[in-house]
Formats: sequence, C-alpha cells, structure tokens
Amino acid sequence: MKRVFSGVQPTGNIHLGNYLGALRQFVELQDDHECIYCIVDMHAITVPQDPKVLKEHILDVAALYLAVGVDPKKSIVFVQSDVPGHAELSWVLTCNSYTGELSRMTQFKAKSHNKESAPTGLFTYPVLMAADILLYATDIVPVGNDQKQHIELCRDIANRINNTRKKTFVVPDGRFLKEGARIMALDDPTQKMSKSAENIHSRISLLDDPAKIKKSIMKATTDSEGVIRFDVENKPGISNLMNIYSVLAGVPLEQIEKDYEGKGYGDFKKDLVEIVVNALAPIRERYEEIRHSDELIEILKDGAVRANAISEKTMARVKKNFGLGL
Ligand code: ATP
Ligand code: LTN
Repeated sequence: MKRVFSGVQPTGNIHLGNYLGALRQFVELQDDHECIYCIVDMHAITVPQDPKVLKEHILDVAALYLAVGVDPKKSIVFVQSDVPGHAELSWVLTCNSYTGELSRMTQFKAKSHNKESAPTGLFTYPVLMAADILLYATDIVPVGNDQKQHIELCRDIANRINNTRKKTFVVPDGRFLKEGARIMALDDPTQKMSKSAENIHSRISLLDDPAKIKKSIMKATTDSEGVIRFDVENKPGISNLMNIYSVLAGVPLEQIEKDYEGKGYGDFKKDLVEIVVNALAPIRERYEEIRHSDELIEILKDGAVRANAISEKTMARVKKNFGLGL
C-alpha cells in the first residue's frame, strides 16, 4: 500500500478552500492507502501565537479532521510536536538546502514582506515541511495548488541527498485536484481563500452557521454582466462560486451553465447557499460531538505513538547515512 502524508496548520478558521483542496482528498485516500494526517503546530509558530489559543486550535483541527470523515481506525492522526523526529530531520535537511532556493519560495516572499525582522522559521518553513513528508517515507502528498512549490523543493532536497549519499529517502509526489484545488476569496477572487484574511466574509469557515454562510455568499463579488458562465479570466468571481457549487453538488460546470440560462446571480447564489449549508451541517454536528470528548485526546495520543514508531526507522537510517551519533 502506498503511504500518504499531509498536514494542516492549527491557525483557526479552517475554510471551504482547505476542505475542497485538501481535506476532501484525505478522506478519499484512506480506503486504499496507508494515511498519516498531522496537525502541524510547529509550522503555526512561524508567526506569533498565543499558547492558550494554539492549544485550542490544535484540538479544533483534530476534531475537524474526524468531522469531515477521517477515520482513526484507518488513518493515523497526530500532532506534529508530539513526534520529535520532525524537528530532528528538519535540521539535517536545513544543512542540505540552499538559501537561494528558499529565497525563491513565493509564500515566504508574501508573508515576510521583505522585513529584516521576518522570523528565520518563516524562511525555513518549507524545510520543516519537507521533513514532515520525508520522515514517513511518503509516496503521495494531497494538498492544494498553493503548495506546489513546497512539494517541488521537498523532492529536490530528497533527490539531492539520495544522489550524493546512500539512498535515504522516498521521493514523494504531490496530489492536486483538478476542481477545488484553488478556491478564491469571496470578496476578492484574485486572492486565494485564506484563514488569515481580515474580512470574515472573504471565506466560509467549516463551522460557520447558516446565517453567516448566507451573508458571505450573497455579498460575494461577481461582475456586472449577470450571465452565469465559467470564465476564470474574465469572470473570476462567478467562476469561483460555480466551482464551489460544482464540487459540492456534483454537477459539472457545463450543466450549471445550462441550468441557469436566463437566470440571474441572485437565483444562483440562493441555491448555492442551500448547497453549502447542507454540505456543512453534518460536519458541524459531528464536530460538536467530538470536540470536547476524551476520545479525541486518546486518538491523538495513539496516533503519536504510531507515527513515532515509523519516524524512528527513518531517523535511524538518516543518522547512519550521515554518520551522526554513536
Ligand atoms: P492561509 O490561508 O492562512 O495562508 P492555509 O489555509 O494555506 O493558510 P494550511 O492550513 O496549512 O494553510 O492549509 C491546509 C491545506 O489547505 C493545504 O493543503 C493547502 O494547500 C490547502 N489550501 C489552503 N488554502 C486553499 C484554497 N484557497 N484553495 C484550495 N486549497 C487550499
Ligand atoms: N505548508 C502546508 C502545511 C503543511 C503540510 C506539511 C502539507 C506542513 N507540513 C506536509 C503537506 C505535507 C500548508 O498548507 N500551508
């Protein structure tokens, strides 16, 4: 069985983009793959975090994993900082990555704003991500499109080490969906939907109530043409909404165009509200059941033990191939 690894940061507001781009794949893969899903808290501290809030967000993401359908009987679910191998391997990879290649990462450029005071962790973030993946001899990494560059870097580092030393790592492939891989912000369809955007109506969080979902969708930016047609370049707003509709309702884009011929954005948006509300209702319900349960803690503890056992094998091989330790 091929091994799958992915992670989500516990930074709050898990949104429809995270779900359609990444989490949906997590569930799809778990029947015929060995899946490992991580809550990457050490990635979250690349920007300042309140410790109490971070703790809560870790449990929020864990509960959301389960609420969307990740099954702990089939998949390993755990918290990154509970397995020391991530930090350990990250240092070894840091010594085998180039400042030049890290300087080219667009996420770093976007988040550091060219500031002298940007945390070094923000710069080396993609190396920690590579460590997450390589630690588990991962074959497949299901993520949204925005992570393509980071996956490429992970492959480059793995190949570089494999080619200059004994073969140490499995070289992973990213898995990106065709539809839903890049959900855009509702208030500005030129930007990706993001957890950190200030305007709460730019995103639909998985735990939003129906009134908030309605407000965000009815306010969503479209265009003045008033025709429901998929055209990302000229009509990014309505195309983004059509994308969400298509994936959640399982209706092809061409069919949506036909169904809404002669109708306006108002009609389309009203229907989309219903589709989104119905899709998220069972997720919210399951989340409420599990979020404050002892079961959740037990699942994470058990996940950490199982993840650690796999990671120790990789670290033993890495130490041997690099001549580290006794
Ligand atoms: P931020 O939005 O604050 O930049 P993030 O949501 O990108 O954070 P993560 O929580 O680490 O950061 O992302 C989890 C997963 O969701 C990743 O696989 C990422 O590619 C995917 N993802 C994030 N935003 C989108 C989006 N707008 N559309 C599709 N997938 C997305
Ligand atoms: N950088 C990712 C989160 C992440 C991740 C990973 C994804 C950290 N480590 C390992 C897949 C595999 C992001 O979405 N921002």
